Amino acid sequence: MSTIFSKIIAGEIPADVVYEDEHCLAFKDINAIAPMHILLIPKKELVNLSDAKELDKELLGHMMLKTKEIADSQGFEDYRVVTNNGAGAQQSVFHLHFHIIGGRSLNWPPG
Ligand code: DGP
Repeated sequence: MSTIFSKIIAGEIPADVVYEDEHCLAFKDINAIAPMHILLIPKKELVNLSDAKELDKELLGHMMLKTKEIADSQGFEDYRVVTNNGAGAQQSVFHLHFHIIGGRSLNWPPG
Protein backbone atom coordinates (compact mmCIF):
# COMPACT_ATOMS: atom_id res chain seq x y z
CA MET A 1 0.00 0.00 0.00
CA SER A 2 1.37 3.40 -0.96
CA THR A 3 2.13 6.02 1.66
CA ILE A 4 2.83 9.72 1.70
CA PHE A 5 6.46 8.88 0.93
CA SER A 6 5.43 7.48 -2.46
CA LYS A 7 3.86 10.86 -3.19
CA ILE A 8 7.13 12.56 -2.22
CA ILE A 9 9.07 10.21 -4.54
CA ALA A 10 6.62 11.00 -7.34
CA GLY A 11 6.98 14.74 -6.67
CA GLU A 12 3.26 15.02 -5.93
CA ILE A 13 3.91 16.62 -2.57
CA PRO A 14 6.92 18.79 -1.77
CA ALA A 15 9.86 17.82 0.36
CA ASP A 16 13.18 19.41 1.19
CA VAL A 17 15.29 16.91 -0.78
CA VAL A 18 18.99 16.70 0.11
CA TYR A 19 19.98 13.66 -1.97
CA GLU A 20 18.49 11.58 -4.76
CA ASP A 21 19.64 8.81 -7.07
CA GLU A 22 17.88 6.08 -9.01
CA HIS A 23 17.50 3.90 -5.92
CA CYS A 24 16.79 6.23 -3.04
CA LEU A 25 15.74 9.68 -1.89
CA ALA A 26 16.71 11.68 1.20
CA PHE A 27 14.77 14.66 2.52
CA LYS A 28 14.41 16.62 5.74
CA ASP A 29 12.00 15.23 8.32
CA ILE A 30 8.99 17.48 8.81
CA ASN A 31 9.21 16.92 12.58
CA ALA A 32 12.95 17.32 13.05
CA ILE A 33 14.23 16.30 16.48
CA ALA A 34 17.78 17.50 15.86
CA PRO A 35 19.59 20.10 13.75
CA MET A 36 20.08 17.36 11.17
CA HIS A 37 17.13 15.00 10.77
CA ILE A 38 16.99 13.44 7.35
CA LEU A 39 14.83 10.57 6.15
CA LEU A 40 16.50 8.22 3.68
CA ILE A 41 14.01 6.08 1.79
CA PRO A 42 14.22 3.52 -1.00
CA LYS A 43 12.25 4.35 -4.13
CA LYS A 44 11.08 0.75 -4.05
CA GLU A 45 7.99 0.35 -1.89
CA LEU A 46 9.19 -1.69 1.06
CA VAL A 47 7.09 -1.48 4.21
CA ASN A 48 10.02 -1.73 6.59
CA LEU A 49 13.14 -3.82 7.19
CA SER A 50 11.03 -6.89 7.91
CA ASP A 51 9.61 -6.58 4.41
CA ALA A 52 13.07 -6.66 2.79
CA LYS A 53 14.23 -9.82 1.08
CA GLU A 54 17.54 -11.28 -0.03
CA LEU A 55 17.16 -9.48 -3.36
CA ASP A 56 17.09 -6.15 -1.51
CA LYS A 57 20.49 -6.53 0.11
CA GLU A 58 22.29 -4.48 -2.53
CA LEU A 59 19.74 -1.68 -2.15
CA LEU A 60 20.08 -1.73 1.64
CA GLY A 61 23.86 -1.73 1.45
CA HIS A 62 23.75 1.14 -1.01
CA MET A 63 21.58 3.15 1.36
CA MET A 64 23.77 2.44 4.39
CA LEU A 65 26.83 3.64 2.51
CA LYS A 66 24.98 6.78 1.40
CA THR A 67 24.34 7.85 5.01
CA LYS A 68 27.90 9.13 5.41
CA GLU A 69 27.72 11.10 2.17
CA ILE A 70 24.41 12.63 3.21
CA ALA A 71 25.62 13.53 6.72
CA ASP A 72 28.82 14.98 5.23
CA SER A 73 26.76 17.11 2.85
CA GLN A 74 24.94 18.55 5.86
CA GLY A 75 28.22 19.26 7.64
CA PHE A 76 28.03 16.52 10.26
CA GLU A 77 30.64 13.84 10.91
CA ASP A 78 28.84 12.07 13.76
CA TYR A 79 25.30 10.89 13.28
CA ARG A 80 22.83 8.18 14.22
CA VAL A 81 20.90 5.96 11.81
CA VAL A 82 17.62 4.61 13.15
CA THR A 83 14.75 2.69 11.63
CA ASN A 84 11.51 2.03 13.47
CA ASN A 85 10.39 -1.41 12.37
CA GLY A 86 6.68 -1.87 13.03
CA ALA A 87 4.00 0.00 14.96
CA GLY A 88 5.29 -1.34 18.27
CA ALA A 89 8.63 0.30 17.50
CA GLN A 90 6.93 3.64 16.73
CA GLN A 91 6.87 3.25 12.94
CA SER A 92 4.19 5.65 11.72
CA VAL A 93 4.84 5.76 7.97
CA PHE A 94 4.83 2.31 6.44
CA HIS A 95 7.43 2.88 3.77
CA LEU A 96 10.94 1.89 4.88
CA HIS A 97 12.93 4.89 6.06
CA PHE A 98 16.14 5.47 7.90
CA HIS A 99 16.31 8.48 10.17
CA ILE A 100 19.73 10.15 9.93
CA ILE A 101 20.04 12.30 13.02
CA GLY A 102 22.83 14.55 14.20
CA GLY A 103 23.99 18.02 15.09
CA ARG A 104 23.47 17.71 18.81
CA SER A 105 24.59 15.44 21.61
CA LEU A 106 22.55 12.22 21.35
CA ASN A 107 21.60 10.11 24.35
CA TRP A 108 21.92 6.35 24.62
CA PRO A 109 19.93 4.18 25.07
CA PRO A 110 17.05 5.70 23.12
CA GLY A 111 13.64 5.57 24.81
P1 DGP B 1 8.50 6.92 11.93
O1 DGP B 1 7.81 7.26 13.21
O2 DGP B 1 9.82 6.20 12.16
O3 DGP B 1 7.61 6.17 10.98
O4 DGP B 1 8.91 8.30 11.26
C1 DGP B 1 8.16 8.92 10.28
C2 DGP B 1 8.73 10.29 10.12
O5 DGP B 1 8.21 10.84 8.93
C3 DGP B 1 8.37 11.26 11.25
O6 DGP B 1 9.58 11.66 11.90
C4 DGP B 1 7.74 12.43 10.53
C5 DGP B 1 8.08 12.22 9.08
N1 DGP B 1 7.06 12.63 8.15
C6 DGP B 1 5.78 12.20 8.10
N2 DGP B 1 5.13 12.77 7.06
C7 DGP B 1 6.04 13.56 6.44
C8 DGP B 1 5.96 14.40 5.29
O7 DGP B 1 4.94 14.55 4.62
N3 DGP B 1 7.08 15.07 4.95
C9 DGP B 1 8.26 14.95 5.65
N4 DGP B 1 9.30 15.64 5.23
N5 DGP B 1 8.37 14.15 6.73
C10 DGP B 1 7.26 13.47 7.12
